[in-house]
Amino acid sequence: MDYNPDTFLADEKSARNTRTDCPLTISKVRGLPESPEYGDVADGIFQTRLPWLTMPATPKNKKKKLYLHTPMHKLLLSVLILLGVSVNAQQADTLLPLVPQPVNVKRMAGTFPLRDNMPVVAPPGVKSSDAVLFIAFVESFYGIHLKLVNKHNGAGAIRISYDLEEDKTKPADYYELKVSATEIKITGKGSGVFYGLQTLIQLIPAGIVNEYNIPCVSISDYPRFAWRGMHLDVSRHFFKKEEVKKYIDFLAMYKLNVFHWHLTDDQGWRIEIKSRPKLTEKAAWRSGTLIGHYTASPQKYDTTRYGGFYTQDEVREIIAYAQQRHITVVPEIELPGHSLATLSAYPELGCTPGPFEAAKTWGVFNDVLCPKEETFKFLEDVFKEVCALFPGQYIHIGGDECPKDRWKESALCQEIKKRENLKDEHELQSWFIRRVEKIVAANNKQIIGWDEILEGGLAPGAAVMSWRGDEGGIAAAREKHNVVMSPTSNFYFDYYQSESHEEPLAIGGYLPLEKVYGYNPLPAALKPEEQQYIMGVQANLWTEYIGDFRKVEYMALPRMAALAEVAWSQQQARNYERFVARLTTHLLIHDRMGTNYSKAIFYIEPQILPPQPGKPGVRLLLNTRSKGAIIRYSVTDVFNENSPPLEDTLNIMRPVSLSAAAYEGQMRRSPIYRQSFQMTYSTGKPVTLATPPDAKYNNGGGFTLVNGVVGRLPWNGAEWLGYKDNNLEAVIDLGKTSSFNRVRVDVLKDEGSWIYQPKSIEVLTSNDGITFTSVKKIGSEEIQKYVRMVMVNTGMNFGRYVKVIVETAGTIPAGKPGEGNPAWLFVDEIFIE
Ligand code: TNX
Repeated sequence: MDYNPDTFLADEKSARNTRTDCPLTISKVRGLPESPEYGDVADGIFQTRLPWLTMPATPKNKKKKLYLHTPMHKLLLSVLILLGVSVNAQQADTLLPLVPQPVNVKRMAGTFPLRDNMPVVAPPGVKSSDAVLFIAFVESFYGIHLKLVNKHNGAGAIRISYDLEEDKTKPADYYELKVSATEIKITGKGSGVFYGLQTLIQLIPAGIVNEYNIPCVSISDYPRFAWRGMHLDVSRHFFKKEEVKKYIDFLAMYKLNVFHWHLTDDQGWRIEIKSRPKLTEKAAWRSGTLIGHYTASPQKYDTTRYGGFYTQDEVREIIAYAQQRHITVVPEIELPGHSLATLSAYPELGCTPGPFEAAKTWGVFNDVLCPKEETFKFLEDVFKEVCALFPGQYIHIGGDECPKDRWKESALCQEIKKRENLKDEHELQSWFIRRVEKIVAANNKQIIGWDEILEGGLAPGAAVMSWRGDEGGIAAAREKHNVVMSPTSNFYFDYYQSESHEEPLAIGGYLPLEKVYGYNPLPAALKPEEQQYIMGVQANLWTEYIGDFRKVEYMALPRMAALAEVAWSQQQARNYERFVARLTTHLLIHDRMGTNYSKAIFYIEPQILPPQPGKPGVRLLLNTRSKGAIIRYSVTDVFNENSPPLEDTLNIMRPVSLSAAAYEGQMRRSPIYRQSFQMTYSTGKPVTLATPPDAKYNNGGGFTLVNGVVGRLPWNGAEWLGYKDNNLEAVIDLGKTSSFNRVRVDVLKDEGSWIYQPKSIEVLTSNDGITFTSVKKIGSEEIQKYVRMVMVNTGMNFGRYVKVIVETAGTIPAGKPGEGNPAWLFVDEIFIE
């Protein structure tokens, strides 16, 4: 069959017209340039193939060249090249598959042919390491063999020099890359040359080619922020040395320069400390692990002994590996909370006698380090070895999520409070962190900690990693402390990245690529002179639900590419649609490398919209970025490649269960999007909110409450409106005076994530929308009877306007996760029946 996407679509359009009996109407399919293809579903994760070529799954593709095997393929290739060239001429920077986008890019006519045995000319000595890594990458993934030389006269060479090293007029880590038809020149300062080589790698065609011709360009480039970090939690799940190196390779590709290695937590201690051997004999192991999600009831566990650790030699090896890639490794030793594993080996460091066991489940635990002298002696021993191993300036000391229960009950803690004149346990935590800072400073390092270290006063030289939003970062910058922005809302890569039902299990939350991309690290709330304290950004990969490295790749990529652009590229150069256009071509490198990245950007993107004026129900718009694919759908039990194509918006006017997917011919190119729609009096009706939801969880505003769709579990954010400082107060206009006898409000309960059921729900009615009469109010005792959907039986009532007030739980009580903080209220739907 002819593969030309345009003729393919045209054919389908005529085929569509044969179906006239469907109850729902249809939408146009949007496509973006150059998308990889999909294969079959495996473990809920889609496998990609290069278009028209099956690549070996092994990361090292030693094949010398990728030949196109049929005349049809060759014809297609020439069409593609022609297309590519003509588009390049108009939109040069967009279609160069560079991520992150460089500061200045000029595309010029012509190409440089990259061929076997070409010389890479680099100065001798340590610096040649950049060239060596470049040569190895090209050999591994492109099968092209390049030669490292110190001298070469004549054309056809890649020339590397470091002569901008002393140029004070250029920003830190600046580089220039010039590709002409006869040679490639890279020069830079600091890590610039290495970054220039990463850019060069991204310019080598990664897809279907039989010759590796690099487009002629002139690029000058440098990073926006100095801290461009990625974190990896190796405690909840352990990753082998080789896997950690592979992770570091991804950072290097994206010009990220900090690897935050989360080495200790409740579930396992992962670094050898010679003076404290029990840490690796005992604390590195747990006797089982939670199966499935934390919120499942009853919880299930396996009984497999699980663990592992890195010896100091392995740690040195990883540090050196990262250093060659211009990456600093920042180790994290968690304290005083998240320390159950430590206590399992050294119970004498707790406030109670124990015994303690490394945790088998996730969350926050009450047993924490006690501020005893022997605890500080322990920390002296640990940091002495840790500081000697890691060459970077910063040591991460955790500091987050430390419940104060044990400290409140401990006579010793109360004595210290009195002696040191500390007002509460937060000040005691702050006192603890100050002592740790002194220990770390004695080893010539500085501490960085999670934003809780602000509570009770910051230690003098401490830097802050702001994770619970931007607020911690803002406060610390105002106090002239260095800050790394790492908010859950944009940088928690353990959250879901699509709304597909086939997404593998994740902790919860919803963080699609666009949201990562949209972050601006410099909050408007900060004055320019305060903004200078923002060192940069970091994304975190917590691994409670990430048991193997394939899933690490899946969760981290391509979100890491979006992070890189936030960290590196100039704010004014950032544009999501252009980023995605570059990314779709860039991802061919990962196909070549065998990376298991998420294909979420090619999935069906649903948009539920209010109905057309005067019409009931809601409208559904489905899109895909999968070029050449059409969307088919069904509202019956049968869904397959013969289901009708979708041309326009669907008007959903009755309860349906809908299935849809992107198809190219017979081949499904996306997971199946399944969605049930419920229809009640409130569905699709205008909603007015007294106060908007919290900006972090304003997922479509009031309309989301009546879009006919209930949020799913584990919750992924997209469907839920979040309130924290205000109650939810919604007025739904039913359009005419209507009778109803119950209101159902769907609320989420996930106390581990600080999301609590409401204190009360009240229903009021009105005929003019101004004066409301209360018809029913229920309190928490009644609400607690329901797991999710709370029923308010109002009895027969009439009214055109229905007001529903859902009261947040207020301050989280002691002994509960998040105690002392405002509880979140999450509501996704209000049904009036
Ligand atoms: C909060 S972020 C944590 C981690 C969890 C993570 C899960 C932080 C400082 N603490 O212990 O793994 O949430 O998203």
